[in-house]
Amino acid sequence: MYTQSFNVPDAPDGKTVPLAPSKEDAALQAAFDTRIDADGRIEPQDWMPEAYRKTLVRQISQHAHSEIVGMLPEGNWISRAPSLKRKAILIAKVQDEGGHGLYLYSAAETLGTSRDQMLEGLHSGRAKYSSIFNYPTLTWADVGVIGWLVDGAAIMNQIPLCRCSYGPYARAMVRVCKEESFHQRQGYEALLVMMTGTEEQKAMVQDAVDRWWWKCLAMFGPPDADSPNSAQGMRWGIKRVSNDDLRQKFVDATVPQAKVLGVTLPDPDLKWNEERQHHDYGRIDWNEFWETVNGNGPCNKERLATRVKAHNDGQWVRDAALAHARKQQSRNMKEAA
Ligand code: FAQ
Repeated sequence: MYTQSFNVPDAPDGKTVPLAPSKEDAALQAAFDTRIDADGRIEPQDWMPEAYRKTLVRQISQHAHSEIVGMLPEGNWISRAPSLKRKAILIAKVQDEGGHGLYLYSAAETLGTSRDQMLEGLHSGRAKYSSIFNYPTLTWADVGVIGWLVDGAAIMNQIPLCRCSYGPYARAMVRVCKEESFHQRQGYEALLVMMTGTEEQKAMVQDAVDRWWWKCLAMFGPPDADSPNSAQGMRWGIKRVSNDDLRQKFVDATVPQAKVLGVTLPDPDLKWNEERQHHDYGRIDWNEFWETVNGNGPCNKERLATRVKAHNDGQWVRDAALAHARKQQSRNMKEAA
């Protein structure tokens, strides 16, 4: 079963074993509910329902996988960045994404799931990661658009996670959001520069916006009515804002930015609705989204194969680090004896 199963015993037929709640469990559950209702934080040493733990491991590990796989589409352009300045910025950004993955794996580990277990879920194709990273980066403008729109969507989703009820996740998100904000600005700035360039450069930016816009809207997840995890996630204070509300906030924030940049968002139905005080927008292709989430997007196989190869190629580094740590430990013990 997928990563959320790690902390709950499975019956031989693969179904979850329902445990009868004891009196003590009922008291613990009541204390947990009271803390959640009071908007308090849950910490690793606190009692928590297994379903809460499983949901967090699922979401945080998926999020970590997204950051790590998310290094690949942009990493693809490090060797082809148009100047030394852009190369240095891109290297720093891609490295930041790797760091985000590490904070998030560490946060998920506090819930009792090992990094090896999470990576096994990713490498075997059972765990999910964000749909957005299964599309190709065809031109340099894609790197700017990823910063502007993909990081922009990621920040919109992640700011509310800074108030998530699980302490280690919330604290990791504070730092992640600060860095994502820089990522978004560097992408937008790179595009502003391209838009002052030649007609070909302007067309390249517009083409990248046309290819990424709808995929970014889908990043927020299925519509609320089709989102099986939302109601419980919000009840537990893990999710604070629904998929559709975040998507709407993203559209409203992005329309004026597109105007300043001088690009057209590829949606004929996009217009301001005076009554709702929001922008209306067209229909997202959910079939394409689910095809991509289920492994059939344009780059799914390539992304996974690259990750598995990188992990296998890094085995000697992990072995050397462990051997060094063991040596240090035995030296320290000898000195202490
Ligand atoms: N892709 O019931 P819901 C980034 C799945 S980080 C793939 O609504 P939930 C930084 C969902 O998991 C981007 N799968 O689920 C960066 C669930 O399947 P499951 C990642 C998706 O959890 C920038 C099923 O659909 N950010 O970009 C997607 O309540 C540039 C039903 O959905 C996070 O992970 C999707 N887009 O809400 C890095 C943020 N959407 O698990 C490099 C944390 C939904 O039941 C370069 N995560 N699914 O098998 C979240 O906020 C939530 O998990 C949602 C989904 C909102 C993603």
